[in-house]
Amino acid sequence: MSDIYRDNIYRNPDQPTTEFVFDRQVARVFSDMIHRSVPGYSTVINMIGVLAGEYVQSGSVCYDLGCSLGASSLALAQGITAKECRIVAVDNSPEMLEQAGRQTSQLALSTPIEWLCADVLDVQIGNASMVVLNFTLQFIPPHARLQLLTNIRKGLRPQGLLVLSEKITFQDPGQDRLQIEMHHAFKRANGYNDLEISRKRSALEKVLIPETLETHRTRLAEAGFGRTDLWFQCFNFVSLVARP
Ligand code: GEK
Repeated sequence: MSDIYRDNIYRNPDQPTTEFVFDRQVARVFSDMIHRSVPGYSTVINMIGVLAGEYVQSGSVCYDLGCSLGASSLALAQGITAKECRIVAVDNSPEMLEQAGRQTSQLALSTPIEWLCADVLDVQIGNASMVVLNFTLQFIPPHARLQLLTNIRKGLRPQGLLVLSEKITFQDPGQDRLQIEMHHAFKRANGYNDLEISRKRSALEKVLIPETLETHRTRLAEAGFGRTDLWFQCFNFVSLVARP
């Protein structure tokens, strides 16, 4: 990886730590940042492709909500075998979408991706067979999360699938501490130093609000999802599949 795409945003101790935003600086290094920060990220992306092959239905729409650079959208596009589908990839960061569009414009995809700059809370979901919220719900204000999941549930076809990946917390303080420690060990093993880890944590404090697995399960049920299954966990990062 060339140095200009390496995430060094929190490396300089002389710079003030400001609240985390998905701006141009983050968009430029985002792929490196998420691979080195989220344990299991590549596995989750690859499995979204596998699930797309299994669950996406002909003539339906797939939504990638909070698409960033479009890694999940690309996995969907490459995994879908059903005919006449389209993918709607949504993000409210114009810088992310600009970069995503640049990186994917030359690819010949059998399922087209439509890039939409919008708040996921304003998107009308309809005729969907698969919706992906890959590490996005954690950035939505908690009071709006039920409304978003209800909107997704209403727009899903009866056999549809929601993939929800999140950073989580644990009710038991000892377990929470241990999982955070293991996550930080993962980040150190990937070249982040303790200062960077601590500055990033402060920057995200009011922006990324994790919840317990139980809170997610309860809210999904409240939104009308009949079953929810945990299919992936690595430390304090999980991915769930939920079905109407
Ligand atoms: C991936 N899913 O690579 N409306 C639209 N987009 C939003 C909103 C909102 N209200 N809030 C945050 N975002 C991706 C990774 S990153 C996860 C998702 C992370 C967007 C935000 O701009 C960012 O691009 C994305 O959600 C979260 O599979 O950085 O840990």
